[in-house]
Amino acid sequence: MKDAKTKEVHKEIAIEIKKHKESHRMEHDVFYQALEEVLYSIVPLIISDEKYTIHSVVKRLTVPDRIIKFKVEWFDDQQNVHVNNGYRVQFNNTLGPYKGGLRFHPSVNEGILKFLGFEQILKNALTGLPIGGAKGGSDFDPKGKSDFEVMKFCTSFMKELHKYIGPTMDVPAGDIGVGGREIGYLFGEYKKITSKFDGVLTGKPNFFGGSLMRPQATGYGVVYFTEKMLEIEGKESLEGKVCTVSGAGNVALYTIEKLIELGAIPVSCSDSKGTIYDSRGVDLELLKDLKFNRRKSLVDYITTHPEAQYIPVSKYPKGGHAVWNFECHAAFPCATQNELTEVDAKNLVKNACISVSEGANMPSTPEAIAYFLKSDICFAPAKAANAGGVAVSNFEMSQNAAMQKWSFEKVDRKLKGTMQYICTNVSETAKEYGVEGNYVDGANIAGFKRVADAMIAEGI
Ligand code: NDP
Ligand code: 2IT
Repeated sequence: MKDAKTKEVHKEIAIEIKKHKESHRMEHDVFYQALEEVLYSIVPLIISDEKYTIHSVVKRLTVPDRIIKFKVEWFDDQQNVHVNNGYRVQFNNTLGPYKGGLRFHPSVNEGILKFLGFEQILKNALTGLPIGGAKGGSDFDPKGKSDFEVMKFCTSFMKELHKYIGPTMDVPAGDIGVGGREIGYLFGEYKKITSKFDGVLTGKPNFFGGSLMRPQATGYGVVYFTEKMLEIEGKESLEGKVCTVSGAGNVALYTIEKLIELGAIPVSCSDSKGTIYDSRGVDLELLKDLKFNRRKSLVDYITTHPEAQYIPVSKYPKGGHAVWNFECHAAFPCATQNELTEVDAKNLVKNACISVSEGANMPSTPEAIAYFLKSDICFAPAKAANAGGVAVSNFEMSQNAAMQKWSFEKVDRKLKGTMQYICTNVSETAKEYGVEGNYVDGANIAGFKRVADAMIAEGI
């Protein structure tokens, strides 16, 4: 039973969400989804201390500081002119400079970037590091473009973006469609325009200021978090266990790499066209060559391994995804938002899965999360489980500011320590606020509290 105070706070939150919905368009649905999850789960925190209501932190933290939108004009290899939208959502810099990735994907719009920017504030707060929250990107599609076209686009994008970023102001990084190649071109252009060798982007290639291990950081971090969560919850470790992974990009492939290193058996991966299932364990070297070097579709995997299964999207179960329909001990959604539905959640539970860790941002739908929380599954939400990428981005900022280079071992040790710290903090926060074992509420409360307390301290 909800008490009167809880009901009252629920009512106030519903009014706030309604106001947001009335003032925006359909494309903002994913932002409302992120907002609803967080705001309802922080109710125990809001009612624990009236300062949160007095200082209107919910209202203040759910509106971005600013949204920058700009035009990006570029030439393709045939000298045709193209125009794309560029964005940077600078959401909140209470804890440190705005920090978060850039996404290049045709689906990118303001709503998606607001959802990602909002999640990023809390994720970055959970790391305990001095970084605020932001996200940006473009509806540019890097797929099928030549290196030269990607370079042309990146330089045009930076011609506008450079006005709004800086090592203590806003430090972008990669996300979907933006990896070392794109960050390299973006950094090169920033340097030409400003004549400054600043630590203004993270995920740079190592030979000009990139941190060792940044490419691996998100995927390795997800696995470190999962190991710690299974230990806390008294479950069997990943060693020797079958795991399913979705996606076939940066996060997915380094999740697979760390799973293999720990003696687990990752048997799947997926891209936007289909899913690979290889019961002996996926061939990581082939996947890296296909995806990182040749930028090919996963269907090519079966040319080398005809004994593996390729399931095209058209053959997916109704309302679900093939990748979540296999028996596994642990699942790792690492592709994109809302890629794991209620149908998928039911299939995972039915197939004896004991833990789900989100490598992608908001990959599980609200219905899937609700199903996991009422089943016995250990569920690691994105903002806690995938914070390893941004944590190592912060380490890159430190190295750049100090003009130093850390070893792979040092970064890896600090990453592991950070993921274990986040996991323990999330678990203890859940316990403290009466929702033991619920890592969704634990992460939302712990992250929100850190930013809200700082916002109150800095005043308006
Ligand atoms: P990549 O661009 O390297 O890879 C993305 C992968 O997801 C590709 O396999 C892609 O397939 C697939 N994918 C993208 N969109 C869709 C879609 N609509 N349906 C099905 N599959 C899709 O991106 P990352 O690995 O960097 O990012 C993956 C997720 O992890 C994202 O949610 C991102 O926000 C999150 N993340 C990334 C971090 C990082 O450091 N890079 C840090 C924390 C979170 P295809 O190639 O066919 O499009
Ligand atoms: O979602 C994320 O955390 C990222 N894309 C990485 C952000 C960063 O600044 O490294």
